[in-house]
Amino acid sequence: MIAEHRSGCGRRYGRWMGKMGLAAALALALLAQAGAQTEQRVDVTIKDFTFVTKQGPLQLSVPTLITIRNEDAVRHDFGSRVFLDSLTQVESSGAITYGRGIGGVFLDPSRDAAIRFTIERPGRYEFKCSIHPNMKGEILLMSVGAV
Ligand SMILES: [Cu+2]
Repeated sequence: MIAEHRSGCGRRYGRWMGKMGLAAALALALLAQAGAQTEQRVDVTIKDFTFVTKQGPLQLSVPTLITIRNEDAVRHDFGSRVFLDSLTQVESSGAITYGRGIGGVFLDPSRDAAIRFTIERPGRYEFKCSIHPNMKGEILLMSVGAV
């Protein structure tokens, strides 16, 4: 009798776990889909002491991923005051830094980095290389309130 009871419980438990697993998988799939739709991207390549920026229209309050690749044979920096007062995640050489007060990221030759943050305010989003002050660029926001 006891053995039978135990096996019955096990079956019910197994069925319950199966349902939860499916629900969790569905939730994860939906989250992944939402993430893919809402993250906006800016691709920056540094070549011949110039920032080459590829981007679509950027919206406020949407998570933004900036990828930067240094194709030069010298070290460069991608920095902006914009990152200083927003929560910013920097991924570079396998290390991740996260927080406020991050000014940017240094890139050795042939290295890449990723910066994630959310643009909260309209304005100019200029960036520069602190090593070579004549290297400048700008991330362009979609104009807000244009009729
Ligand atoms: Cu530079």
